[in-house]
Amino acid sequence: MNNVLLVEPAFPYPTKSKNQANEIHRNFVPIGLLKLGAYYKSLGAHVYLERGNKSKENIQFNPNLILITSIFTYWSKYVWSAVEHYRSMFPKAKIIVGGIYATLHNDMEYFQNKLKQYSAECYVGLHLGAENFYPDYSLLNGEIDHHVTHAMRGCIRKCAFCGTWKIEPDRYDKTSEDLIKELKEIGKNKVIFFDNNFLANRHIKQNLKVLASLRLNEKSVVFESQSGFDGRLLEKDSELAELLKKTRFQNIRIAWDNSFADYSSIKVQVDSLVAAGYNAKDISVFMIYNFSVPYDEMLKKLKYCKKLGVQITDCRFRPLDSIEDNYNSQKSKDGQTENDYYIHTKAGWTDKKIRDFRKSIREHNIWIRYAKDKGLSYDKEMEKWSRIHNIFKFFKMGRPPQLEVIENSPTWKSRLLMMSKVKNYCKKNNITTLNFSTLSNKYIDEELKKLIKIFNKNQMETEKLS
Ligand code: B12
Ligand code: SF4
Repeated sequence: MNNVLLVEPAFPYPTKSKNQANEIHRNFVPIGLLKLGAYYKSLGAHVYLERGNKSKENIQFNPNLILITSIFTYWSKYVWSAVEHYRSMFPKAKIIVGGIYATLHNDMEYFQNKLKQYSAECYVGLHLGAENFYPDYSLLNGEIDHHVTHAMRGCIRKCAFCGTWKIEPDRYDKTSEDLIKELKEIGKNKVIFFDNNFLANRHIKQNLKVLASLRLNEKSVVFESQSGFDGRLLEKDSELAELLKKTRFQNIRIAWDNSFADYSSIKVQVDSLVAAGYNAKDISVFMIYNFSVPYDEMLKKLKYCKKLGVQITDCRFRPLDSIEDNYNSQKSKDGQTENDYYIHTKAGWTDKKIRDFRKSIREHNIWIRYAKDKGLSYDKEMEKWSRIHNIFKFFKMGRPPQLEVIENSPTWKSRLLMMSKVKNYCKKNNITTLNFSTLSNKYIDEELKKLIKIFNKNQMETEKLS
């Protein structure tokens, strides 16, 4: 019988920092591995999942098969570090590397050499056996409050910067029957789709209509798509926007990848979402930059988003053949070069322009969130407010007190410091279940102190083991 070890390399998922424009990474789960786990269990294997390079004492059994996943190509070093680590720990086990990076780079010489070096194999593309299974969430430590799935594989387009056509060359569209069966069996009230192009599903309208009335655990279900919606499809058929709203899709994102000339289409898309009941300020636009649209034109696009009152999702281009990305947001003063990360000089992008554009996006988003409705303009002080707001949101504590109240209160200052510590730890460890909405301040302080003590202890133990 097989002992299967599933490995998610120690990917550097960022905890939210003041320089990040969005929070979407909190939703990450190694979905491919969870389905592979379910598949191997169905074959009678013992299956364990590890995140990062764990020591031998941490691993409770001797695997004869080690499955290592991969995602962004520029996170390749974490994959090879995992391969090296587990190869030296288990010299006799069969090691297979699969997932997105493996699929995109497997035919490159350096990749084949590395496989040889570690006596590992590569699996290309989707695993059709695993695709027949739902993710086995019991493999994760701790409860994940949402379900991650794909309603569709492949895409109807072939955009220049995108690798989807290579990763998922075949189209597969789930029907409403498939989805309802799956969601009922999983039984979670939040569902996140990892589809490339959610609206391009052949059964999209029927699916949305059926999902709209789905109730689980006597509650309605909320949905989200991690990738942006294909606005051209929204534009063609405004009923889609209405259906998304009825189906309780949250955190709506659309994509504006091409030139400024598309602005009237973007307006139609935003208008249809607003007419369907979404607030413009809750809509975000993925705008790929450091790519073919030059800086000045990107600024025009940003200005137009200002006019529409929508947010922007930070989306710096990294080529599909890149194997690392050492962009460091803290290095604004000294700057970085093309040796550190990819700069699309062909369209005139420079390190400075990239940093300036990111800064403009951040200030724009803060302005949309906190100032626009009050008729104020952006002010640096709002960054503090934005940080506090996000902390409160994380603990489900509603609106924070006025900034002046916090700044004049040592108690609030120390509470916020503790809250920030706990939030960062939780984000790193995918804990999203804290809810302080009904607690008194005194009780909150006690809880925070207790949690910090536990987290510090955990951290020390992990450091000792690794
Ligand atoms: C959802 C998604 C996101 C989400 C979350 C991703 C995540 N998991 O954290 C968000 C929105 C955050 C995101 C962000 C970005 N993304 Co993205 N994203 C995707 C998308 C659509 C799916 C990724 C995913 O997680 N799939 C789930 C996978 C891993 O699981 P699965 O498919 O079920 O796994 C199956 C197989 O892969 C296989 N398998 C997997 N592992 C293993 C292991 C073994 C051993 C075996 C046998 C099989 C196997 O079996 C499984 C079952 O069939 C892909 C496109 C795509 N089609 O893949 C782009 C994609 C990965 N993203 C991409 C990009 C460019 C980005 C951004 C850089 C965009 C930007 N400029 O801001 C950012 C990156 C931010 C950052 N931190 O660096 C690129 C990657 C390019 C690159 N150079 O690597 C992709 C490929 C899309 C594209 N444009 O080509 N993304
Ligand atoms: S629409 Fe999106 S998923 Fe499809 S090819 Fe273009 S960027 Fe890739």
